[in-house]
Amino acid sequence: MHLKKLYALGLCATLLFSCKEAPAPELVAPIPTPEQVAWHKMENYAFVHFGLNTFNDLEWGYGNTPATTFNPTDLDCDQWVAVIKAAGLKGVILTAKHHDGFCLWPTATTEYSVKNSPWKGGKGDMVKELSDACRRQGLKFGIYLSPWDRNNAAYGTDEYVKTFHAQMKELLTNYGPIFEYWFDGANGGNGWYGGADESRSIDAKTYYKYEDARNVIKELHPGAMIFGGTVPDIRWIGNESGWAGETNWAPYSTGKETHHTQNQYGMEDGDKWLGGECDVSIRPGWFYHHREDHQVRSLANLVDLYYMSVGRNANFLLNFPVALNGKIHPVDSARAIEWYQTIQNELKDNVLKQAKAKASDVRGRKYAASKAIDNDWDTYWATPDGVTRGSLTLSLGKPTAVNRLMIQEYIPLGQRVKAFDVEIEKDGQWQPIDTKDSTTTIGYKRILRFKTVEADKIRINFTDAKGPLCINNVEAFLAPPLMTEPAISRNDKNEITIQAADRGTEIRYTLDGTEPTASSTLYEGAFPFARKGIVKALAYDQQSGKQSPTSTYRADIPVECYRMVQPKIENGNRIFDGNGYTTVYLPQGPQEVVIDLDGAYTISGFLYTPNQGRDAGGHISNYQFFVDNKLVSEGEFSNIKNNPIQQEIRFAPVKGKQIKLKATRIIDNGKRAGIAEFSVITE
Ligand code: FUL
Repeated sequence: MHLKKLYALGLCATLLFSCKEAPAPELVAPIPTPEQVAWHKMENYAFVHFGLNTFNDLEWGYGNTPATTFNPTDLDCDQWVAVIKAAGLKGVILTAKHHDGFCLWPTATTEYSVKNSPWKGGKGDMVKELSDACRRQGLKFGIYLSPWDRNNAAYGTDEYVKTFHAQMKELLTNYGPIFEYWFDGANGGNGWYGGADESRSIDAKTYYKYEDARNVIKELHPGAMIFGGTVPDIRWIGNESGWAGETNWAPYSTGKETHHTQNQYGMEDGDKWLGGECDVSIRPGWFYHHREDHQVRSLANLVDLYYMSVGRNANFLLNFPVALNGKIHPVDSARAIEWYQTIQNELKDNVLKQAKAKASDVRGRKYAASKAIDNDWDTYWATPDGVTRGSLTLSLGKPTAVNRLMIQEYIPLGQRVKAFDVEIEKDGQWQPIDTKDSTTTIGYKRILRFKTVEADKIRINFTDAKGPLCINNVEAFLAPPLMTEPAISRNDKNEITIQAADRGTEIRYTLDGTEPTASSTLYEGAFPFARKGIVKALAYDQQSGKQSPTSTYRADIPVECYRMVQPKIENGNRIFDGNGYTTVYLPQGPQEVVIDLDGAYTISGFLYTPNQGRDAGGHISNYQFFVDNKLVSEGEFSNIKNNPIQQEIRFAPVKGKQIKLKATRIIDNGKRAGIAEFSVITE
């Protein structure tokens, strides 16, 4: 080669070498697969529990309820999908078979399926209806197939395992792409088992041959995430209440748990990537029960759960118990959509879009601080090798109010951050933000909520990490306050507690029956209120001047005025403690409570609340009410079984000192009446 040419080539190479970018940080094991990363990005998706249980008012069918009871009158999977999409959820997982063994598709493996139900004359296929609706409307589809089968006569033998795998194969081959496959953890125990009606146990680690199942699932649906079993891709978060720990590592070593709540937190030194999934039902039950129509989760609660799941490096799986007619109940759908719109609104305007980013240390141009706010998921700010601390300062250009901060790590290279804190600069002064939540891990996504502050700059100090920092996204928002009316209650110590939906808002209240305003008394904690009167409260946001609707609590005579004469039991005062979940069950004998009041009152009614706990019994369905041994009211608490809300009975005022509530009938012909709350209404 010509000498000049050689020289030029050499020069180019030298130039190229000197401009060479620093390599990407080395990964910190374990790292997620690309499919796991895609799953993290889904963030929110839905569950539907629907099946024989729905029609038999059950949560765990025994396996003996007749297939003929499955009969949705107006099944509409397009309605489910439309609701789920409008609630911003990206997919839906259907209980194709729950523990009762009833199959929602016409399987060849058992007669216990839709084909022996009156629905569509036995020609229906629920799995097909839903998967088709998902495809039509562009929603991902997933399958829940309970390993435990309380109907199958062969459960416990190898033959059942073959059936179980055959069912899986049918579901994997006939219904299009699957994004998640759910193996429930409930295993063995008593069941119908083809009439044997006995208890059977299996070794869940070996019995179901999950390794083989995984091979088949992955072969047919490489992107599908497997939940449960022995070889999962994601992990249960350890509760069915929808929240993850504030510290939440995706890494996890199965079998190396040091405490029973470990699932909520993951493991800093875990050897596998197993992101957490937070499953929760929008009602107390997973399946539909008419009696829970008044217990659909509140907007404030659902918003909270979003921040405690997606905001803590986990995915959120929200269940809809589809109703008997085959549709999502209107209250559930309205609430879920309102929830989504609220979250969207809270995280709408990222105030860091125009910010300037500066970092204490950068790895090279490709990993500049600006990469953390450039709206490109695949670019990130990174520190040089060996640098596991550092700060990122974001200048806002003008004083800006914020109360949410979102941080994301570039997880394809592993989860790293172990500790961080946040400060703001205002008028040249740096001050820490009180985030209330601990600031330890970040992972795929962390969202912090805090009281609105005005900032010129925001600084995130990463104080400990498992390797160089890799931060691919930071956003900040000013969420409008959630202005729902506060909840007011009085306990058995006569203390009034008022709770607002939003931590950042003030509560203002009155005790004289007048409408509260922004300048009424500020609520600063529980206060004594040992008298009859009216408490009215509202939530008020100083910043925006917005206020919630008013809530009113009518406190009648306080607990000291009551003395339970009959029955003589410990903790009898629980019926006055303002908590519908603490219930007094009357002992055997006459199902009545006799109470002496501390003086003669003019009584015009009473309030009775049955146990608000899930699947609670003992609700009084028919009653008699006496004042000084005179019957003043009798009747029924209509629909109390299906709708166990507070019952209010009014009658013509009578003056008296002793009262008696007698249960003349208890739901389900129960023998012991349960009273969660009771009080008289005085004039
Ligand atoms: C649990 C089951 O036993 C419940 O019935 C429900 O399906 C829930 C999602 O998982 O373990």
